[in-house]
Amino acid sequence: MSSRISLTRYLVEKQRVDGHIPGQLRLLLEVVARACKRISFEVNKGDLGHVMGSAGSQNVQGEVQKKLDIIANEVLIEANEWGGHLAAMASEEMEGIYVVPNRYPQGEYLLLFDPLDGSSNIDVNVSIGTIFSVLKMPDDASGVSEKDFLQSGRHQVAAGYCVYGPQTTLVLTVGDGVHVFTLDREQGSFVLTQENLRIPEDTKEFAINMSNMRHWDSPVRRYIGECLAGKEGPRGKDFNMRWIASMVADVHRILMRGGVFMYPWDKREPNKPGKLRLMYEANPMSWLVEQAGGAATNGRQRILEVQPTQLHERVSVILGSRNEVERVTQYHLEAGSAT
Ligand code: P6P
Repeated sequence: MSSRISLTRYLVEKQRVDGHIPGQLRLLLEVVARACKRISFEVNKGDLGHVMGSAGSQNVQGEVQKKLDIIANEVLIEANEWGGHLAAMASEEMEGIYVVPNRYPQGEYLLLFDPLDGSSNIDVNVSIGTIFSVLKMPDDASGVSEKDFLQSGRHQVAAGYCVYGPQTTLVLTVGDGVHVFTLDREQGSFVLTQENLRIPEDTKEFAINMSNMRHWDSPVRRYIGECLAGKEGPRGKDFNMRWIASMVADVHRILMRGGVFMYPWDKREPNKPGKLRLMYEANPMSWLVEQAGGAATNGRQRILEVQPTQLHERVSVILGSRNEVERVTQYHLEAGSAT
């Protein structure tokens, strides 16, 4: 079997041959990948590792923290703070930003992450994952602060996730397509297994938490109602539903075979635009989806064009197969609904 290309070699060639990524960004991505490998080992221990269950604390989102949420957050902080490539980090698990301590060299990148997305699935052995996004410090910045993170998603220089499932798989973009690296546990390194993923423009599969149907806005009810009507309905074809309740796993399926994922605004919390976080869930996933030929909107505009005003702000998410996302977005525009 031909020897596969390692993540390290892929990144070195992106840096040296294509000149597509600077050395410091290559370093950052290698460190994040090593941190994900470490998290994977912790996750895979399950009950054998005494890391299951609740940590008995809440995060800034008011969600109960799992022990592995905290472990994953600490692994990412400790792996990245000394390398000299970062100015600061932001995490779903921390209220404020984490500025690289003075004892370490400061870099020009900002790393944002959800260290362990889908953690409600940890105790039932369902796939979970780490989501990350990389921004550059603004050129005119003097010292790093939270406002330096408040850049729209189109300014990302790298984005990806690592899904801890039957395989541990790192999915990455630096702006030239989406590529897949699978953890080879014998070598202990990520190797390139798929290049240039493409999401089919059409699909017969939708992902949404159906139990919230009575709370949705009319355009979402219209779209899902048409899917449920199947071939007898206006769409003239039957649809299938999948909902893993782990964004990383649901988005991974869509990158692999198409589909549409929706976590829309609903009237339970009318002042919140949605459940999912813009900076370290929706933005990285939206860039990956667009880089694979899909689309991602909040019902009204490209998610990558949403201008953040707060680090942990939320957003309504509709992403996946382009023709389906455009249909849902059109229904929103026809209804004139704000999301
Ligand atoms: P619900 C996980 O908690 C998460 O943030 C996403 O990974 C996932 O898509 C969503 O929430 C699941 O939400 O309401 O179905 O539990």
